[in-house]
Amino acid sequence: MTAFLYPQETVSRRVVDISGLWKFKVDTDSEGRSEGWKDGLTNTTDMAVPSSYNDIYTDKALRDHCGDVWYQTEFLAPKEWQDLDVLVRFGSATHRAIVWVNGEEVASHEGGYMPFAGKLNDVVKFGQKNTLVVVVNNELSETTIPCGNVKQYDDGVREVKPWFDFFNYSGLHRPVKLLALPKQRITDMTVLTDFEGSQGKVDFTIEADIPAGALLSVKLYDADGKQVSQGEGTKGELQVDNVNLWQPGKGYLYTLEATIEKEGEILDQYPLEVGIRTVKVEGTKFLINNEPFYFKGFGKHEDSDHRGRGYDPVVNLRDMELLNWIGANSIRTSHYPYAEEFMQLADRKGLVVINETPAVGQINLLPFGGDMGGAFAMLGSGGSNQVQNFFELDQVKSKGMENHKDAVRELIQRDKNHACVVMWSISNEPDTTHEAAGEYFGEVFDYARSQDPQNRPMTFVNVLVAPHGKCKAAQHADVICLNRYYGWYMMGGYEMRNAGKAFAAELSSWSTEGKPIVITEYGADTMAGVHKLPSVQWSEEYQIEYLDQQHEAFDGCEALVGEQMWNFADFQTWEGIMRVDGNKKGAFTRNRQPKMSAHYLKSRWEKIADFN
Ligand code: BDP
Repeated sequence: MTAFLYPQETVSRRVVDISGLWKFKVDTDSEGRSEGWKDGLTNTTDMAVPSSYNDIYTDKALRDHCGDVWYQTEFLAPKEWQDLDVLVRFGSATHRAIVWVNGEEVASHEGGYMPFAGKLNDVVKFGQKNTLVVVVNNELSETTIPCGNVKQYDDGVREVKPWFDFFNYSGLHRPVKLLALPKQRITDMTVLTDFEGSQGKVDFTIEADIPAGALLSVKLYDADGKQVSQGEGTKGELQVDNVNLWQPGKGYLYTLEATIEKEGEILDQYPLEVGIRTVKVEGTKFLINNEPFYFKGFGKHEDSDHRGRGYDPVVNLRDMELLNWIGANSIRTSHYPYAEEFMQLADRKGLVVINETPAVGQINLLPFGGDMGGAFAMLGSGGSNQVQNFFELDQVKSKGMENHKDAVRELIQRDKNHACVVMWSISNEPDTTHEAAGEYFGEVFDYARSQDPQNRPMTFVNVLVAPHGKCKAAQHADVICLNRYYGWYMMGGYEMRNAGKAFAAELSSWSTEGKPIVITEYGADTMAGVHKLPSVQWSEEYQIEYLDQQHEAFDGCEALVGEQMWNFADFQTWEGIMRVDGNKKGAFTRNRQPKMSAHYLKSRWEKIADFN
């Protein structure tokens, strides 16, 4: 089952985090499903939850394992929970999982970055220890989101080939929690916010199972805990005098508390943080609270040493601190939804977020066996005309589209109330060079628009082989988001001196669309500590000269409303001749220390106002 309300303890709700060291076993011979491993694992090792399982042990076969891995833990279900609904909730399992408790299946989920839950009442032993077993699988295909394939070698070993430039980290990446909730309860809350002058407005819709004779009421509190408004029923509008708006850099949050009460007794209560703000696109402007906003920041990854993609509040806080230090006001959750806890921090810090689905790798690499090197060569030699377009594949139009819509729907359901989310990105760098892509994206954009109660702008991120005039999907987007590497993948080295002009020419062509443009990626691989005069590619000097060229192009483009450098920090990728222990385009190292470019960006961004 889906479980989008974030677990919070209230007077009526209990939450127990059962993350920690769990038992773990790699299913090397793919026998676990037929051999009954769901009933309990033998010969296990330890695994940290949450974390990726890939980078903890020294065994390459584990790091690069393709297929199933199994986890097990024990938990106690307190007797006091007998009259409640008891659930187990996973923040995510990458890319799919099945969960059993005491040998009975309680949950399964496809898609590696969304929460899901299972109800345990029928299988759990109250007052006793219970066994929880999970199988997590990391295989990818052209119809999964994200895309990839599995390659089988002559020696029988299989390998996942991701069709994207980051390591295919897998495992239980986010906290696992037991929830004890009232059987009749609040199941969803949706807010829409607006303001006029100093008067704020919060529209609320609450889904709840309300017992006969009980009453649902809401109270809105300001950040100091003072009640500022109240209402009744499942739908309504709250007025807020002297509103404190949620703003970039100033994440002012109210709390909307919903309560189900009967004869003075609270049956259920759930508090939701609410930032009051508006977002809209007008002409070539991106308006937050009716003022033209300029995005400064990065595309990021959930990625750090040892943890892989595992949630870590230390890393998240450090990242927030560095973003603030450098003068960034925004990020894109490239290339998948981030942990809920990250989104909450972004709300609180006032960090503006372009929220991306896990749709990445929507380009046909089947003829290349998933070899990214082959794909780069293809792109370099005049684009993707030589192979069937990804969106012409029958299985992509059917199963792929269905999975993509599921990913869009779940992301919007999970994150719809976050003030920090100002735009949805429904795909990164799909191959949009063919008519089929136009039809495909027409349908997915329509679907996405039907899902967002706040009606936020919708975009996707355009790849360099689909420039203006060639891209068939940009017509559907509210904002043009471009990933461009003038001076790196093209016009690199000595020729980089002309990169700015070439970029500017492309920008002026996109400007004719009359839509705002955000550069969602531009960057140059840079080895921290490599210095060279005159500069060469990979040196810190080159990265800065490269940035100068890009910024020259940006500053001359009226329709351009933002720059997000690739990447915030160095990150791990697949191994290969293109990457030196990962992608090195970070302004910060993987350890979150600055390269020279970080100081350079800081001095630029401190001079550019959030609104202009
Ligand atoms: C873009 C991708 C991003 C890569 C980046 C790069 O969107 O995931 O890491 O290029 O090559 O194509 O550094």
